[in-house]
Amino acid sequence: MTPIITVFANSPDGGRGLARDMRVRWALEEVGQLYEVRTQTFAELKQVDHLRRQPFGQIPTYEEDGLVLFESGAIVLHIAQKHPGLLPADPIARARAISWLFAALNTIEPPIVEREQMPLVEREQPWYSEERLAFLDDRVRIRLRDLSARLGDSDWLEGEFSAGDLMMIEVLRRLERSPMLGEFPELVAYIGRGCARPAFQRAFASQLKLFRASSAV
Ligand code: GTB
Repeated sequence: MTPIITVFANSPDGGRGLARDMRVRWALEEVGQLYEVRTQTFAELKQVDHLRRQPFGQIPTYEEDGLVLFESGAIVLHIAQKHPGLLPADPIARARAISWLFAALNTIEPPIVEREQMPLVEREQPWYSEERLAFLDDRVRIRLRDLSARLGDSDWLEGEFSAGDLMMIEVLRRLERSPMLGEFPELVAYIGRGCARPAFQRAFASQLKLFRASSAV
């Protein structure tokens, strides 16, 4: 069966490819696996059909031969384990690459999302302040500093490009409009290398095509 993924019917990211289906699309493109998309409106995400696939009413999900997966990290890991191309064959190198996938999701993404969300959802709260924003900026900055130091002048985090790099670059892309990223030229170049990959380009073009079609309606 051709895998089916769920994506936003009309992504709020304006076609910038920042929603979490992008990482799944990119992984599928890297391994050369065709896929279909099932679009979901915000209302449909919260209905029983979709809640059976994703208990929290979110995208992305992944369906294939009776298997239904949610959580973008679990989906990317599944794709990387099922197909060659995103994880090294050597067990030690493979485990290291998987560590980076978890680091992207558990160590780098949370402070980025918390900082991104603050002006969107906390603006009316009494604790909203420039000081609090600066504090959250610094939490992100510390992670970027350490990640940049580890990456150094290497192309990828651990030898060859892997699912760990894919996830890390997807997480870092959320900062694409933040001036903070410019403080770390190695990370800017790292993101650029990821986005230059043909598989990334195909995934990005697919989501943009869908966004344009849905916005034209
Ligand atoms: N931990 C889950 C995973 O990794 O799969 C998180 C999934 C998730 O947050 N999905 C979001 C969602 O479905 C879309 S990606 N939200 C709907 C809801 O919760 O009701 C997050 C996202 C949304 C919008 C932008 N944007 O506009 O730029 C970027 C990222």
